Amino acid sequence: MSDLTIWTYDWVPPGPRGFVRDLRLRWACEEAGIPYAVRTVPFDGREFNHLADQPFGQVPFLKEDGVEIFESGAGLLHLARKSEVLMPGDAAGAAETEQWLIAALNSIEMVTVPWWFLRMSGDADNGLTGWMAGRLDHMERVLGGQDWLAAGRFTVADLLMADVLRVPEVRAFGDRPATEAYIARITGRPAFIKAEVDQIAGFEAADQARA
Ligand SMILES: N[C@@H](CCC(=O)N[C@@H](CS)C(=O)NCC(=O)O)C(=O)O
Repeated sequence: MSDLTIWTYDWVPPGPRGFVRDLRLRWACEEAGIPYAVRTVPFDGREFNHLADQPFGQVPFLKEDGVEIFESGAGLLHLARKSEVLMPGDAAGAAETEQWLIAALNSIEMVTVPWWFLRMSGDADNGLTGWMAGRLDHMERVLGGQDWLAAGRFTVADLLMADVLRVPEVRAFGDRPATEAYIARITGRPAFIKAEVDQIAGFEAADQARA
């Protein structure tokens, strides 16, 4: 019997609720029917209080039977190796899934996160907008020709790409109907909805504890 535990913060302000990256791991477990528990580290003092688990003071991280993993992408790959629901067992399907999972992190989120931070600091039309729009346009072309990124069916690559793209501000400009349909289809999955509801409920319960 495994003791898979997903770690997140004990509380976050309302803004990021529903977007904290432990949701990726919860969602993958829900998709694959992998039992898991959620535990927390304090949000206050996060810069220092769990550096042995996550060297940047961030979340999520995951622990299971002596395996300890930080980085949501690494956690997703760990989970994907457990279930063909998340990643096909054949070499070609697995390679396709892994390449798109890395693309979500290293070709899309690598652009959207800096863009987001510049926007948050008051620079709405910042110098990264054209770069980001170009990447989103390429995704629109890909998604215009196929429903799923890898292996002709839902995989963990879609989970991660949809999670990166579902941030509304990132898609607030431009007209990309295939991308919109893709995100709606994937975030309509019961596993996503449960993960999102559970995360938000946890942070809301923590409001009362802090009050
Ligand atoms: N590359 C990391 C990013 C983790 C990350 O940005 N976590 C956010 C929550 S979603 C966080 O901990 N933010 C607080 C901080 O950076 O101090 C991953 O994918 O796990």
